[in-house]
Amino acid sequence: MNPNYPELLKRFENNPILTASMWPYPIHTVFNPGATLLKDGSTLLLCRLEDRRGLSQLGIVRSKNGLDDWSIDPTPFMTAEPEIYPSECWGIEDPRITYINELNRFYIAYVSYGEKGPSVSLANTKNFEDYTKQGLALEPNDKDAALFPRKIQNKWLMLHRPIEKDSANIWISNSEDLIHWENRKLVFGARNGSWWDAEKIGLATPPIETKEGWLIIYHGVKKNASGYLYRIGLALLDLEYPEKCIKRCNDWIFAPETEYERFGDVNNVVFPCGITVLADKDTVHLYYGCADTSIGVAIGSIRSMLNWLRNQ
Ligand code: BMA
Repeated sequence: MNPNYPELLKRFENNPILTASMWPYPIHTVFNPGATLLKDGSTLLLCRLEDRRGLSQLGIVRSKNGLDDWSIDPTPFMTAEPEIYPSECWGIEDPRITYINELNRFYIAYVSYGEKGPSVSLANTKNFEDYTKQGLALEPNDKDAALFPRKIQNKWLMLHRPIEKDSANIWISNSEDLIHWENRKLVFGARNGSWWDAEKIGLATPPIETKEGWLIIYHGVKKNASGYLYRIGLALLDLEYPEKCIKRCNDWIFAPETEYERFGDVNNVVFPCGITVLADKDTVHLYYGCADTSIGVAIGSIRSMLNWLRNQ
């Protein structure tokens, strides 16, 4: 860490918290988990599990404090079902979980990977005992999606990242029934040239509601001579018109630094898909994939992130 920059997200001392060797059945890697708090205050992660075919499915782990003593479910929670959903024929990946109070259900936006490319699919569950898949929500090529936790202007909203004409930017779509998504609008885009987020960007975790706006954690990718670098930045969207980006960071706030983030199946990647906000309504646990190989957690504060963003 460079002491001249504030440490907005502090790595947990026992990172990586989850690795493939801990699993009760054979998996190759575990990464990019969605996260949520359950009613009893415990943490549930929905992890991407890649096997030796190269295909991914999703499995649950739980912990009382969201940091250690993880219990790993003996079988995967959600698997690809290509016979019913051909868009899942190469697996399901990178889930983002949003609890929707009005419906008393958790909604999972995940990447379904099929012959036409990656697309966004939705599933919902009451208690993570079983689930209902809703199928394709957004056609390929689209990913990095999450729902907002409530209706805004009477519509459900989803942030997502289509790739078109080689550009990869963050968009928002709305829906009346959580099935049909329309009225797509650009929220903010990848920058140009040598910026840290010039190659492509995508939503990292579901939006967090604050008094100042929706706090957005996103990943930005830079391409250089040794490949791609995945880093993390912040933005703020208007509370009532979230298609309006009211603030965006210049500097990234979190980047591959430790050995487990620098080296793995894909070097130099930190890729968060899940965040939990603790009972003090300020402390957050950010769960991220490390080099597409293991899972780490970093601890931060919403207030500090907003203060920092204000001064950018
Ligand atoms: C992105 C996604 C992530 C992955 C990252 C780095 O495009 O596919 O699942 O972690 O690349 O490889």
